[in-house]
Order: sequence, then C-alpha cells, then structure tokens
Amino acid sequence: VPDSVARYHTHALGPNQCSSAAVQHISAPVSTVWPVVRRFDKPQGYKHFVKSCHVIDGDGNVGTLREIHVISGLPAANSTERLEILDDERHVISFSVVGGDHRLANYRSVTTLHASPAGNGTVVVESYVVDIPPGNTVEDTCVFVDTIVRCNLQSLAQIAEKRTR
Ligand code: A8S
Repeated sequence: VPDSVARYHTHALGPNQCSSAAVQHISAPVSTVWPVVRRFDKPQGYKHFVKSCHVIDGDGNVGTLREIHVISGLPAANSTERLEILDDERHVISFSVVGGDHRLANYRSVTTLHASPAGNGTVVVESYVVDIPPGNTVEDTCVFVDTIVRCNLQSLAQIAEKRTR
C-alpha cells in the first residue's frame, strides 16, 4: 500500500461511527480523471444522485460550502457540505457534511487518485466515516453508503474513459 493511501484513508472512529473504502480502476490517465473529481462546485458532473449544487460561500478553496439537492427516491432532500482538502499536486479531495435534511450526520470522505502501476490508468480510492443513524446498524449504514460511493465511482470511470477514447 502506498504511503499516501495509508495517510489519507486511515480514519479515527468515534464510538457510534463506521467507516469503509472503495477502490475503482479507471482506464484513463489521472490528468483526465482529476479535472472531473476536483470540481467541488459541480459534483453532478459525475454523481448522478445530485440534482443540483449551489456554492453558498467560498471560492473553491478549502472552507468552501456547497448545498446539494438530491434526486427523488432517496431518504434525503439536500445536504450542506464543506471542502476540507483540495490538493492538486497529490490529487486529494475531501469534504464533510455539515448539515442538511438526510440521515448521514458527520459524513466525511476522502478521495485520492493514483497513477495505476500497470500503465495508463488511474486507481481511485475513496474512504468515508459517518455516524450510524439512530435505529440503524453498522451493516445497514455501510451497505447504503457503499452503494452510493460505488455508483459514483463507476460513473466517474465511464465519463473519464469516454473522454479518453
Ligand atoms: C457523496 C457521497 C454520499 C452522498 C450522500 C454518501 C447523499 O448525497 C445521498 C443520499 C443521502 O441519503 C445522503 O460523495 C446524502 O456524495 C445521495 C444527501 C448526503
């Protein structure tokens, strides 16, 4: 495991929190994937659950706040999120959930891109920490979040691979 993975994806867990990670291989270079991932103001560029996004405060640097609205059918309406890390050299982005009408309190994720050791591709690692909602189990919570994260990473792969062809 590269140092950078251990460094960014090791999370301290509170007593009522859970954490997991997903890995996605993309057949497109980091230089194609990163411009999509780094747009804190435009998560709907690859996250299909996001219907709209408005920057509430900030200029795209750390501390910027956005409000997203999600598509119907989810147990959520909107979410207020803060940009925690944006590192264009190391290809790291992280945000935390600071409010909103949903059940994922204190959600925080970190996404890192790595040039794939095999050649022209990218390996994306995304990990998260979240509070276990009252009445839910660790298992339920991880299944729900893992599903969203995996959908987002698959969609990212499709978009980046299309741009590479
Ligand atoms: C992300 C990751 C997640 C987003 C979750 C897990 C969310 O936007 C959705 C449904 C919810 O119930 C919570 O990278 C919330 O965006 C799709 C509104 C936060």
